Amino acid sequence: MPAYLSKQSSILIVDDDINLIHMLSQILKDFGRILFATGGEKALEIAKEQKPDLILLDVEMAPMDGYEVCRSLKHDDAFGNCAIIFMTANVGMEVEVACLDAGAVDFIAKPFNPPVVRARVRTHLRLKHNSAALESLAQHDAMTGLYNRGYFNQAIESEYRRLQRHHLPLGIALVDIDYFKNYNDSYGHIAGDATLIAVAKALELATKRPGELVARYGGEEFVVLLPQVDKSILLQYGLMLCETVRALQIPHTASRCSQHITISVGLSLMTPSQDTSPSKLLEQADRALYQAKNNGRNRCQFFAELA
Ligand code: GH3
Ligand code: MG
Repeated sequence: MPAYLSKQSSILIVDDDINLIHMLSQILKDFGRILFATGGEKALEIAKEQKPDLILLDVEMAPMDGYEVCRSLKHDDAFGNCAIIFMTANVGMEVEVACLDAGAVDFIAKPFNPPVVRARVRTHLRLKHNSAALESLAQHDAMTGLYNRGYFNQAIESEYRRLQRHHLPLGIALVDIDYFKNYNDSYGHIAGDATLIAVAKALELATKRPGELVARYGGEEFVVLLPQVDKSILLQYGLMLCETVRALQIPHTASRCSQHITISVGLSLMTPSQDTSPSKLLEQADRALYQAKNNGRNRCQFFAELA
């Protein structure tokens, strides 16, 4: 069975007629988990909590009709990017256009023809699954599986704005493998790739707090976003990353600072404001990293410590 028709999919049915919900649940039960709501407010609540893949939404409901529910769902990212199919007995071109304009992907006329309902739901679950897979590919680095630089750039922008609103600090760690060119020259590119993957995995496992995000920033460079940290937590984290990579004990006889693979880490921290920017935070981490390299590598350096 394809993944989009497994129990991983969830479908929310919204209609003020409980008999109709029951009938649709029977028709669609083998397509995934079925959720239901008999009104707009409840539908929004469930959509926010459960982020269903697909919503079958009745147009004619009171006090909140289907159009209003649809617009609320489409205007807030917190609902996830769910597909919406409208259902109505009031068929006609104008209603159909209004449904699609409100942000629905499709339209089903009542009374239902079960094979048609199943065919449309199957199609939209497949499209939803495919677009989610494409989105994930676009956000990740194929080799290490970490988030890529493009995704990181978006994440730091939105996290910066969020923390600015709450007057809370944002830290970052820029991580670079030491003497990695020498490693490739000595052990070959295939071993180099395997080592990059091992370091990426170790960084990811070492980064556990909610909201923290590890990305591959460039060739052998990684970056970690660390919301709501203070200087001592950030320093502890930097030291722990260095230790975690050392503990992998990947032999590197061509390194000039150790017998094993090591990293250098640049740390920077600021409370976001209008006077500064995410690129400033990155620039500071880069300068700290440069200092860590100059001071002998295999260490972390905090930006504020620089004279
Ligand atoms: P430093 O300690 O100053 O960071 O020295 P370095 O040799 O690590 O830095 P440099 O920037 O001179 O070289 C980085 C090397 O990383 C060169 C490049 O071939 C290698 N590299 C970048 N991306 C990949 C990759 O995807 N796979 C492999 N195997 N190597 C990569
Ligand atoms: Mg390097």
